[in-house]
Amino acid sequence: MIDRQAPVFVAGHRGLVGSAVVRRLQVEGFTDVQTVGREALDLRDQSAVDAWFDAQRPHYVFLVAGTVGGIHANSTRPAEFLYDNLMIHGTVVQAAHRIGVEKLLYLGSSCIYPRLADQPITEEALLGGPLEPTNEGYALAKIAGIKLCETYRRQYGDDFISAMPTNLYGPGDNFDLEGGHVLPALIRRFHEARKAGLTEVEVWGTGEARREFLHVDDLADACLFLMDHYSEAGHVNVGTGVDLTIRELAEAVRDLVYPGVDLAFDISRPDGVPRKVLDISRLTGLGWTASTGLIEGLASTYEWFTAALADGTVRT
Ligand code: GFB
Repeated sequence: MIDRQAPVFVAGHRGLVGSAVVRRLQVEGFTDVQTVGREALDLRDQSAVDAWFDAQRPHYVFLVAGTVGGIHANSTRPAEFLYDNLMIHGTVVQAAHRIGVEKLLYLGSSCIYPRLADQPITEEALLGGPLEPTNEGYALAKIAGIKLCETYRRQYGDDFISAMPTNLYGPGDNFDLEGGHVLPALIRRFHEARKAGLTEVEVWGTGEARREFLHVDDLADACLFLMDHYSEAGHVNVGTGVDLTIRELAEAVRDLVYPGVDLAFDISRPDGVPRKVLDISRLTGLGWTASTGLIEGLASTYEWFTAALADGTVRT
């Protein structure tokens, strides 16, 4: 187990994942959780990151910062997704190595795997084929992050580990209709359609693509579990092992937010990867499983969204 009294740096604490990790650490009784906003520290800047690590001396690091977005943001801003993430991963891993951080967890993404990987996707599928073009830049940066952790472990003996989550959702998500991911976008679109009394709601793509969704509080729990119990070179998939079609997801959001309204599929929008469901046997073998079902997680996320809309804190 990692020391609950030692300083822990959560890089990216304002994001969906980082805010969930901070909540989890607080519940777990960590007494010294370090965070810094991007206005005070540009994580792409090695000398600034080095200076910050020299001053703060964290013992543990959760590297969950990055430029993120849904299929549209990824495919229209590939240079930003590649550059920002490559730099952030490089600066933080190097700074953590330089000051002798005891353990670092790096968070990747299931888009690292080949577009047509066998399903469910095992960790060994990495680099076995071409990537999905809509998120190639992001995926390449994420693969580089895994390799940074592996090589720093091999060359220097650093205890740096990697977790690969499936598609995430939950409180604190980005509900931007163009830039965000499917689940928050659908929640917002159905919500606005109900308020406007629309008779149909737009869903991108054919609806046939399949995705797996993990509640971000489960991910945060898995990250702490891995920090406490895992110290190996290989990355670990984090998911539920259960997927559904985008049509089924849209129907579930409709039933929750605006029952009975029609769905209108916009096939001019890309589907992206046809199917993406993770093989989670490595993680379940270690003793961890997710606890939030999708319907339950959707309901609590919708509740969070309406409360955040009311108090003006939702990211749209
Ligand atoms: O969530 P999403 O953007 O992520 O899209 P990806 C998932 C699927 O939902 C795609 C469809 O088939 C979309 O066409 N979809 C339907 C929508 N309606 C919507 C909508 O209103 N908004 C969005 N965004 N999608 C991302 C990657 O891929 O997943 C990232 O681009 C990252 O690199 C992330 O890995 C986890 O699963 O397609």
